[in-house]
Amino acid sequence: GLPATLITQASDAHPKPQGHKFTYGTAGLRTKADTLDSTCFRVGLIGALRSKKLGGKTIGLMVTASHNPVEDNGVKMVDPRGEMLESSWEPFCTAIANAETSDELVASLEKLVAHFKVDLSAPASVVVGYDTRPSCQTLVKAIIDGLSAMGAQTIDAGLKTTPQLHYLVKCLNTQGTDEAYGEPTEEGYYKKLANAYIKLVSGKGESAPLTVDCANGVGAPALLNLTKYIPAEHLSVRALRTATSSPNELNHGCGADFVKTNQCLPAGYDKEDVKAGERMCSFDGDADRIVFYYLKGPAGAKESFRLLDGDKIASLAADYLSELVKVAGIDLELGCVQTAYANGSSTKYLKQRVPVTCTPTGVKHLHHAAESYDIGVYFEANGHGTILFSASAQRKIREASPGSPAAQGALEQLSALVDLINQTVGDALSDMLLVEVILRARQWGPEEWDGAYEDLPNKILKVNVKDRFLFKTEDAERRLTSPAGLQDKIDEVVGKYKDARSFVRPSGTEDCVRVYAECAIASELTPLATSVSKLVA
Ligand code: NG1
Ligand code: ZN
Repeated sequence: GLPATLITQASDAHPKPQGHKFTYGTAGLRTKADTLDSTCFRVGLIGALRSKKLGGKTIGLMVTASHNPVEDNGVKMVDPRGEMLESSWEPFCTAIANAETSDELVASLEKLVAHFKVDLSAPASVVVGYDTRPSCQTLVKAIIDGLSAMGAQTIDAGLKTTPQLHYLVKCLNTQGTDEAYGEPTEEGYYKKLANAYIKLVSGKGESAPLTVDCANGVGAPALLNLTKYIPAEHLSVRALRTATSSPNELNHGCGADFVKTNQCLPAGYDKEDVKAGERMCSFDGDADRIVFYYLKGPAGAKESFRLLDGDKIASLAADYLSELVKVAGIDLELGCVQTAYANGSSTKYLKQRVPVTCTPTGVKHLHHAAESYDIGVYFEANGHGTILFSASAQRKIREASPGSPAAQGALEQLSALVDLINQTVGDALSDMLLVEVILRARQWGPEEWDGAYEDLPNKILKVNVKDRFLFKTEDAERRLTSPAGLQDKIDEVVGKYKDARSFVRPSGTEDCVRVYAECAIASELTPLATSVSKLVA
């Protein structure tokens, strides 16, 4: 059975805040950092059990609250192939996190063990990573206490971006097999990306510097490290917002979420000497999201801010990869996966070119849907996404015999792209390099990229409600089934505006309901969004 005495003793040192309710949501368990000690300890216990269930395969635990403020923190579990925790475990995680006493905790763990038939005599191995938040230190200690109580082998990976942790997990589990993903070290990660990138851009000329907003988070040291492996002629970056030793600056007025939500430059960029036409991008706090942007218009005159978000990255990548596949002369189906937050213009653009599917919010859904294509391009509008190459696609790319020098070139590029793209999860560093590769190959600046389609004016509002769990959705979250009658009212409002779309769903990471609205005429956007919000509040 479970080492109940050890667990109880250790648990008494990590008491649960009375009455506090935790939920394993879209991004694992996430809330105010000062309430998370017991939860992290318990996630350590669960992590060990998850690994035992999988016969001792290494699983990952990442401590981060991504784009959220520095006072928040969270922990998410990573499965052996580098993917999010299998969703059937989520309700058990929630129940275990909410057990009020040590005895209830042991009972809830026993339920999990019985339900999933976990062999407690199996070994357990868990790798732990964390971002730059000051609260990470004690939370990681709590996790390690949980792992020790279960006798799990623990690898403390230290400061990592979320995608680096996913990479490590996959490498550790594939080492020495046919599917070996890479060297299971941070250095191995940089080398894999850098080598693929250098192959892809060699001989394509130099390019103007890229300004990168690192959100004052872990992306800053990671970017600095990455650039050590890439000669400056191939990648020249100007790294801004790199103040990781000033915790309050994390995601503060900067970062991918700030830029996407406010549709403007990071705060203070007016003093950073940015020029019209210059490529810029922002990471989020754990460097798994990226958005690009630039200023359009004559320098000095009134320039307009133009966002190149996850949808634009997906379109750029889908077009480029489709072309490569065609030139390579291989038969592979490329498809795109989006969520309801994708701009209507991007969906229209993509649907004219490739199959497109829509899933609920949260990368686990997108990732899963993307696996049904040979090449699955998935991006959330907020810049979280990646591209998956199925095993058979990778084999075809490796084994094809090219019919022409052009086909051979395309195959070589595809095979380098397989290595460049972090196929475990969205990765700001990897996605940044991918965009650089495509722009270089096309000899494009941001304006040419931006030319694919024009975004419909759009916004997302947060509405505070008494109980967000009363809001239930269907059709990939595009429609409400509850509260009764509300969807009809929304439809009625939306019907009054040109090319409008609006939907309402409960957030999986914050205590609020989100209202999305888009429509053809910019001046109608605020009236549309506020009318729908009023129906919800
Ligand atoms: P919620 O809070 O469920 O809307 C947010 C993002 C998701 C996803 C998760 C995880 C939006 C509208 N929602 O989810 O896309 O990234 O956080 O980080 O951007
Ligand atoms: Zn993130």
